[in-house]
Amino acid sequence: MNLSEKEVQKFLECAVLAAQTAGDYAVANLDKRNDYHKMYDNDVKLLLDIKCQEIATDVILKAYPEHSILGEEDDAITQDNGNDSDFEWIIDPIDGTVNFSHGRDRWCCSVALSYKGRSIAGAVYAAEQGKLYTASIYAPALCNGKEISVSKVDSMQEAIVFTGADKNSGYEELTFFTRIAKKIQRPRISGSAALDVCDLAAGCVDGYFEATIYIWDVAAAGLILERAGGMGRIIGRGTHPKQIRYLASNGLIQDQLRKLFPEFEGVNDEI
Ligand code: LIP
Repeated sequence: MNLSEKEVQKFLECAVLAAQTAGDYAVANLDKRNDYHKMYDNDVKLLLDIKCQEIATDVILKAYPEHSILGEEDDAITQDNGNDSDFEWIIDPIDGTVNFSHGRDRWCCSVALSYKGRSIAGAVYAAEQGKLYTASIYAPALCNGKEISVSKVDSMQEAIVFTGADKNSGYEELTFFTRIAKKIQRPRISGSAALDVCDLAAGCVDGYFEATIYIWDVAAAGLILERAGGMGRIIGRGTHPKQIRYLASNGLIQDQLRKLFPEFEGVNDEI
């Protein structure tokens, strides 16, 4: 890759600033956690989602006005600045919005920079939990400045695996949940894909699978996981162009987990 270490470090600093500025704004406005833009029977889009995306976007475009932006809230507001750049910043302003709206602290602001389709720097900021995860193609995976690494669990029977379940996904996610649960020690659902994958990077969980998440959920966390020694793969794509089936692990149980999803044979793409 023809990008210098110094240049990538600047990108990472920008990702951190964008995630922290947006995340801190959400924390300063917790009293607005129920002000919604749209309510669905399985989800909610908050006015704070939109505001936090605007804040992160402003930070990025101030530093890199020629870069492209892809944000989760683009259906609600058009943040596309019209640029067609090899550099695309991928923002999930509040990952775990349902948690956030219910007063749970497991949510985060995720900002990644993708270059020619691959994540090269990423920051995941869990503002209420006081945790900042970072990595770049040159920098190690860190949580609050300390290096993190994946677990050494190599058997499914000893593994904890995060997953999710969306009744409207169109996929039998509860079937997947049952499949996973039967093979491992315990399944977990936490409601924030980005933080699930960061927990995986930090070694306190061993696997993760969701069939209907979006690229912005794991664009930063997937890179952090790789830099922590783990493995994350897109094993299928959805109806929405940015929807992905994502399987991640400490690397040691990736093949064993992969065998649970024969219907997704053929796709094995990196973030
Ligand atoms: C959420 C994920 C969560 C998943 C939900 C949703 P959002 O992201 O992080 O783990 O189960 O379907 O995608 O919508 O809060 O950014």
